[in-house]
Amino acid sequence: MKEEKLKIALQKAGRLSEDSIGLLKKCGISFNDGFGKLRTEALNFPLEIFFLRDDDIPEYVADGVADAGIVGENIVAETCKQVNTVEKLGFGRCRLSIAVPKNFAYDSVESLNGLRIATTYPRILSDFLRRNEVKAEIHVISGSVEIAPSIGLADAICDLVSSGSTLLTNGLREVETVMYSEAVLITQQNLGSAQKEILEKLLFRIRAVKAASENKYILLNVPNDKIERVCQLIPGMKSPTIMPLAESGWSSIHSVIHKDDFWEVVEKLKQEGAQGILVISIDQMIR
Ligand code: PRT
Ligand code: ZN
Repeated sequence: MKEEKLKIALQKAGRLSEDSIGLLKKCGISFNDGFGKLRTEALNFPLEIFFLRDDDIPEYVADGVADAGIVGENIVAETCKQVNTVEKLGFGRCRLSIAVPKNFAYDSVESLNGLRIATTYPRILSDFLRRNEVKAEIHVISGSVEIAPSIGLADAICDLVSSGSTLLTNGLREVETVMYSEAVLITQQNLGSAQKEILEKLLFRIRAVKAASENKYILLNVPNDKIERVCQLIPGMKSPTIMPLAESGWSSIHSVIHKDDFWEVVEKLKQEGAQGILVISIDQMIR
């Protein structure tokens, strides 16, 4: 009998490719991602991987040609296919924004009335304009949106922004954020029971990798009279581990800390007299 597999679509070559492949590899899944491959099978997990253009992924998943896919929320929203978004993946972060030439007198969203706005995201943009009761003309172009104002093709643009440097080098100023986006795992709506089971296993691993990337393992030494206070600062997953040091009156405390709280908490730990603070990356974290 043929082994049941989950078919997953990843971006073939682009901004999400490396992180998508990296995520599956961190999940312990081995496969050959050799250049130019369109399809491959994982060696140690029931996964069949397709490499596609990102714009095509929602349709392949909606049609059931693939069971799952990794794609930007911007593409999911623009293509408007019937798929389930099951997990945010924490990479490919960007925002879809409206930008105008930097000397354009912009007050509020009403300033967009009557403008020609160039974009590759007509559906998301028209929803935004409708919600804000703005009447503007949408010019759909397929690439290099940022040069549209300087060549007289449009008065404003609606495009993805991450660092903002593309806008800056093209003399544009970001004035409205239409949506925030990151890579997500999507699935088709009629998964078979074997595929559901494989998806659950994959999700379990993805969540462990994600949790690990968001947290750090921290070890430090504290005088015994500060243990209680320090444990309140780094409560960890269940509670910190406390071990006596060879030097009397001192203990070593081990715990887990969220990366965003890290510097603030470390300052407080130092104020409490903590010494020898070590911070270690975590590979997987299962709560
Ligand atoms: O060939 P294929 O169709 O698969 O790829 P693509 O060229 O359509 O997409 P790609 O690889 O450029 O982007 C894939 C996904 O990455 C997007 O759909 C987003 O979800 C996400 N992403 C994250 C971005 C950016 N950040 C981003 N900065 N996609 C595009 N950009 C572009 C933006 O369009 C602009 O040209 O980068 C420029 C702006 O970047 P900054 O850093 O100068 O602001
Ligand atoms: Zn694309």
